[in-house]
Amino acid sequence: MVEWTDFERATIQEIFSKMDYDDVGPAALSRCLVVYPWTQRYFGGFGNLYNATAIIANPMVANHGKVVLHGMDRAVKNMDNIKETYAELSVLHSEKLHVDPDNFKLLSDCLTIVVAARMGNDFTGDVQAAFQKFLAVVVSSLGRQYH
Ligand code: ZNH
Repeated sequence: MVEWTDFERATIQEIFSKMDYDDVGPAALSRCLVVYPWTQRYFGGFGNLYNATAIIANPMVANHGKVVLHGMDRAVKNMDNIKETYAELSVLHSEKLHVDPDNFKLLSDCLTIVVAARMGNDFTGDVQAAFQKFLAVVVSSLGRQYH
């Protein structure tokens, strides 16, 4: 089981409570698709992903970015039980969507960069450490049901 300090708990709650999901979700997913173009293979049904401009303007990418970010709410609300919380979502990504679990880390890195840019000077080293610890637990939990 993961141990959280009071600072880590407060930081995660605060980041997500202040976050504009409609901005950050699309920005993180579109950045992932631009920086790591092989991640586009899972979104064949999303239409035009021809270049960065098209990816950023794509409404299906934007919508899915919000879905993924809202998926993280479950971990924020269940910080002591993230593994169990994501059991079903892990099975979905493994058995149905066949998403390579390495991609979870790539998306989480893009999310870190977007949140850092939005928070500016408030994104101190301590805040980054707490945020990346949280994302590492999310990533490992989503990868848990892969065989
Ligand atoms: Zn994922 C889906 C979450 C990552 C791909 N996702 C999904 C959903 C959710 C999620 C919630 C919905 C489900 C239902 O419907 O039931 N993801 C998530 C999270 C994360 C993720 C939290 C973190 C990290 N994903 C991811 C990645 C990828 C993906 C990285 C790739 C690359 N997903 C996906 C897909 C899908 C999903 C493909 C399906 C879509 C549609 O719509 O179809």
